[in-house]
Amino acid sequence: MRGLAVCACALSGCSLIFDGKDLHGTGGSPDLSVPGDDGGGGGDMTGQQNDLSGDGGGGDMGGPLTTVEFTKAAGSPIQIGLGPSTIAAGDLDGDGKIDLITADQTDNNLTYLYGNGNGTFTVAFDRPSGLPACTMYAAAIGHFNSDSFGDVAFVCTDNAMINVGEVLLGSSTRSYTPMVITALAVSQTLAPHRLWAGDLNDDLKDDLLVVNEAGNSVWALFGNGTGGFPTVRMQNTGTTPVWATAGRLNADPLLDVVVVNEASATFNVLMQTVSTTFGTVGTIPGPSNPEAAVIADFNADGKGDVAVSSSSVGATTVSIYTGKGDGTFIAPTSGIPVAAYPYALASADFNRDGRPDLVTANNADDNCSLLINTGGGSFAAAVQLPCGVAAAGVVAVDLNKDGLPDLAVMDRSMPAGVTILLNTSH
Ligand SMILES: [Ca+2]
Ligand SMILES: [Ca+2]
Ligand SMILES: [Ca+2]
Ligand SMILES: [Ca+2]
Repeated sequence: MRGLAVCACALSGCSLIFDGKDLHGTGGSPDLSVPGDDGGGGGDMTGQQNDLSGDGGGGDMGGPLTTVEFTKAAGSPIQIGLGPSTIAAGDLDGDGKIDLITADQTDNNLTYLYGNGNGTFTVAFDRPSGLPACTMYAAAIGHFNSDSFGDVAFVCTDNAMINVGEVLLGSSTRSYTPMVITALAVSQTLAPHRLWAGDLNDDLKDDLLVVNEAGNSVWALFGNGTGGFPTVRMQNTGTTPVWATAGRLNADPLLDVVVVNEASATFNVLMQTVSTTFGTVGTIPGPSNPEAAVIADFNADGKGDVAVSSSSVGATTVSIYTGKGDGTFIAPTSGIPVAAYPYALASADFNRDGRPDLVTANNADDNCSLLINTGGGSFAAAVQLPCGVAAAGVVAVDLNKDGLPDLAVMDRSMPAGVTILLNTSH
């Protein structure tokens, strides 16, 4: 802590209203099966929950599937705002159907995609009211107060490098109440690259991770359940951190954090030893040009492992670092080839065999690579899926409520879009 003040103040009279359309949520299941990782939150630090049981959200409605297959949903790609930086998933309006949000850096906008439950979406664009001119860097979906509606956190930075963080408290009417976070107005050069949302410290109140690429730091903001974040931890990282995610590297319920440092080709490991407190921070040599990471127990030994995507010339790979359960890892002897510039990474059990699989969104090859876990920490050769030009973000979550995780892939083509790939494995 550096004597930071965190303020969360409700702004009255500035709810965000979207244009019309289907404003009635049914107040059903408040949540998705995916607080947690990828970056998701968000996008893209939001994504898969890190589940050491390895069932990855694939449902328990049958045995393993032998043919892994994805089918593009009707209406895909769905047009979103320009220059999207992150994609995140969650049930914003509490209707039990997963929704998506993208942070659109060029448009300085948020695009809301409200799930219809079948892989199609009702789209709304919005620039949060009262926001000064700023650059929209990232957004994530979490539960920051106690109602059953998903909330949105985003970071937007103006030219004076004063960070504007904001939480938008959701409702069944798809309108939002802004809560301003001023915690990040600090003496650091700010270019917050990514947001992750989820419950870091097992108190059932969602928290945030903010990766500050320009400041070489990561911030953990612990939520109080009423939209505020009174406890803030800042940790210096390697050079050019571009991704953060959280999951269980050891057996305790406190999530640990992994930060990917692109320029220094390392990842930092922050073990949460006591609630809201990180112990000794490890620096693990990673692959060259690491881009993204997820935590999951790939070899089913009860200890969380880390998958890191990397994009170096001639060796575009995903590398699996086998966790020892204490914040240290067995490094792989080689990476698993994927396709060019795997900018984002997510994990879920796509074929319902109890093993967490992987998917990358490949920015240069305009596709996604599916890596199916064959057991013992090994993966079958990558299967390439068409998923949009200049793919730059991916979340794996069940969009049509059939128990199988689907894919939503954000791309940076012109115009930018989200491609929905429904999991039709059988
Ligand atoms: Ca919904
Ligand atoms: Ca929490
Ligand atoms: Ca493991
Ligand atoms: Ca599905």
